[in-house]
Amino acid sequence: MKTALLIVDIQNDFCPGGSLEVKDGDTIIQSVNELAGSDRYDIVVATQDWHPANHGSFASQHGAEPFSNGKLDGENQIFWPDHCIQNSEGANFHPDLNTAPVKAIFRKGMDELVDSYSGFFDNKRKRDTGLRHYLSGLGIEEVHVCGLAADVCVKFTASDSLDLGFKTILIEDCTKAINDGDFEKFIELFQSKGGIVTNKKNIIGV
Ligand code: VGL
Ligand code: ZN
Repeated sequence: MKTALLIVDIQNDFCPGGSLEVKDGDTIIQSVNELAGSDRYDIVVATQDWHPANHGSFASQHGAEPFSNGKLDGENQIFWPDHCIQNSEGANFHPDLNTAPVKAIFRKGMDELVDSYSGFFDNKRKRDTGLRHYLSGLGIEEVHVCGLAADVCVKFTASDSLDLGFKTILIEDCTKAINDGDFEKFIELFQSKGGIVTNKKNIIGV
């Protein structure tokens, strides 16, 4: 089966020192580099959270506290600290990430009125990023997902991948969560829908 590795949002703002840091987020990067550099994959693709400075998911746009709950264009929304602003240092891939094997980058979160956690669709499923057709056009049938944050963008990306009919494998030791409890709950649901959860060693032997 032709297989893609999908590296989700390994950007400075999601790593220690970033505005929406995931605890120990940077500790997965060496393992992600090993996966991406292995000969297991037919293609390696990355996603990048890429917001305008006035994005509606930012607490600053609503005079709200970061991590509080509110509404964005009628939908429930967690208000985040400002993060991954287009062309900012925080939006760059972490410098330790080896981007040489990455053949395509899919950006998301550009529409200020809707958040976009998944690499495939925005949260209202109105717009498609093109990732699905890119993969299916290459004959990819299996997708392996890693990156940040496990309980937000990795979760939504893996879930959509499964719903779109790709055999989907979540590489648990190559992701880190903002909230571990949310991620654990998701893993149960993902497995019950046929998703596979494994570790890097089971894929590349080390
Ligand atoms: C993400 C929160 C807001 C992520 C993106 O990449 O997990 N989380 N935007
Ligand atoms: Zn975001």
